[in-house]
Amino acid sequence: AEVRPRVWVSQPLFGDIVGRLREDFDVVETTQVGKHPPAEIATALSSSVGALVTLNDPIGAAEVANAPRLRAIANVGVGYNNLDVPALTAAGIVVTNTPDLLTETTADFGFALMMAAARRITEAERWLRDGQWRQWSFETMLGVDLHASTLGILGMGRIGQGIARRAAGFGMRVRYHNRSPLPAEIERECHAEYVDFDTLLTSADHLVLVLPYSRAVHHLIDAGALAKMKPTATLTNIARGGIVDEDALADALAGGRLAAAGLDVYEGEPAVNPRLLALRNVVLTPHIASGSLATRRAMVSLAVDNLIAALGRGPQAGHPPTPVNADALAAA
Ligand code: 8YV
Repeated sequence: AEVRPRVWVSQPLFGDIVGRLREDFDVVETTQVGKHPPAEIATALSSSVGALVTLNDPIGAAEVANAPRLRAIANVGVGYNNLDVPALTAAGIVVTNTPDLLTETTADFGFALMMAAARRITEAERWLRDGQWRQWSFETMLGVDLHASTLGILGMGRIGQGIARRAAGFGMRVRYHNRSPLPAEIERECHAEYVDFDTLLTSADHLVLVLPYSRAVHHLIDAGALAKMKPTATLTNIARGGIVDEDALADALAGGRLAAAGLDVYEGEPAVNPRLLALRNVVLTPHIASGSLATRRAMVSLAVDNLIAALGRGPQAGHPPTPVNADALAAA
């Protein structure tokens, strides 16, 4: 019988979509949801030519050291900080991600999380469900406004721009900080103004984090940065947990130095800092910003297209739609 090259699917993902891989490959699907020990990842990769992975799967030099046939890793997600791209590039492994198709879904959620934090929606619901609403009062669950406020966006990529476009409809003034300012025409389109990092911190009524994670931005939002923010401000994080010093954030929220926070991502996720869990003025969601059914299906579908193409099969053979390391692709 024909021996077909093996691909590893690191966790159960929409079976009808992943099934497309079976036309060309022997698919080994992990049935266990969640994180795998590094040795288990290394073993799975050792017999594979390709892998479909998620943010649950950290992969670097050690995990691919015994994977001589491995040629491509397709990450389901736009962020790929789980992958050591320089090490994988050096090993000749093509890496792909899933940008663009999750932009609007993720911007929707970022906006919703910011609104929930500002208007205390989940806190108010818990209070009501707890039976504490005994009479209507003028001073129940007062929040902070979005309209006519200043929105600060840290990281003005595709998702940041999506949030900026939404903010215009809410009558918010939009400021952003980025590695470099956007072209003037995009700024005009987003009604957004470039400011330096400190100005963003001091002037934002609502600060949203949408920047990619790298070691350079680890704990960028620390006690010092939080101290510069208005005590009436909110902070929303839909990027990566490691950007925020969670203990400093808990201090600020508990001490009345920040009004509220909305968090979809955590430094040690799925573990959540117990100090955050104990606070009322923080909305906590389980990393679901890209999680509409349609978008999650589209992400898996793009990742499958990328993997098939990067492994030299299918109509786009050799040309995966969204490569991360074009240099590895050129060398392949
Ligand atoms: C994904 C994300 O759910 O795209 C990203 O960067 O964080 C989420 O959209 C996650 O990456 C799945 O692996």
